[in-house]
Amino acid sequence: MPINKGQVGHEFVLGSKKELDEHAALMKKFPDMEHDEPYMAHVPAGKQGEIIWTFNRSGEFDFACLLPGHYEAGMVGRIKVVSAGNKATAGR
Ligand SMILES: [Cu+2]
Repeated sequence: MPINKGQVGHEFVLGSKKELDEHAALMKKFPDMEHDEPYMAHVPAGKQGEIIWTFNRSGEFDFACLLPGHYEAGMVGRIKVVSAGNKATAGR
């Protein structure tokens, strides 16, 4: 569950590196674009968000904050999904 302890809003978007790159480029062109999809959460400062996502295969998956400037500043991370025992870990 993403918790935003900072002073500005962030978003949590799950996707492949390619999708995240494309979406980040789009958001640079249209900074006011708004969307709400099951694979993303918009988290205002001081709030927390929630995503319920079932991974149907193991592997490494990327997530990022795609707000203009944030992605470029390195707000990315990777989720490693392991099939045995339903263990999932998130890290940078
Ligand atoms: Cu951000």
